[in-house]
Amino acid sequence: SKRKPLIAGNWKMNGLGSSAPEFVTVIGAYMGPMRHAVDLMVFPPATLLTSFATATRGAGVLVGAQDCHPEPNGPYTGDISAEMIADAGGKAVIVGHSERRADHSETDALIRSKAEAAFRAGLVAIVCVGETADEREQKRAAAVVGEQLQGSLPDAAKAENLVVAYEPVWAIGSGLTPTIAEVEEMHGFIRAELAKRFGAESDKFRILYGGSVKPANAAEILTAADVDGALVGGASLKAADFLAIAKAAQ
Ligand code: G2H
Repeated sequence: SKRKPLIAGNWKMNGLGSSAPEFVTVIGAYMGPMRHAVDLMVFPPATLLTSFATATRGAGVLVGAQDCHPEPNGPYTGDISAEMIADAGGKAVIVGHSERRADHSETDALIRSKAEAAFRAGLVAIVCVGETADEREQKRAAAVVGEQLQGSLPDAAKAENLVVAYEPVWAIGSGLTPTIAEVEEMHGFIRAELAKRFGAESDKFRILYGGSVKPANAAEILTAADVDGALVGGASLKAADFLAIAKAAQ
């Protein structure tokens, strides 16, 4: 691909303080020779952001958070801002993951404001989109993803500060994956939507696939047209599996 692949590990609500050193040692040792070929990001829970950012310094691995609040600070109990993520050493943030869209009723407008907050703080925003099983069955997958892109992506998006992650909801943590033809069809559709909105810049945006990516299926998915990397959940928790996926992206 003409775009540098990005492999992003979303730890979700997993990981304790003891997780960081081992993970970072395994990943860091490998990143030296691989960093020119593939970008690696890890999104631990917010409690581990600082320790991961410290441990990965100089290792060629970037660290980010799984969500942020749109405001820089204020009376928002339990939330963290993009500025706080940057202050803790984070370089990126995932916004609009389907688990947040579903469990926290996040709307496209809210997700867009979170991505704008990420830009304001100098972070890369990984904006997630994807249809449910019902929506796919009703042949509405492209319409749903198109609407999510329209509503969630800020006008100020640039290839260096925005990554799109396509995660079909039915493929998340389920072991099910779409066929390569289905992946290529949706990634091609997303690229075309980006072209309508962002013109020539659209060619530079990275579009990740997410949903049950593991070492066994990574190579096939990562060589599909318009797939510029992966957002990896479960398989990112084990450093060896995460590395195997990163190697498949080279
Ligand atoms: C999709 C993905 C990571 P998993 O949520 O964002 O998780 O790889 O476990 O399906």
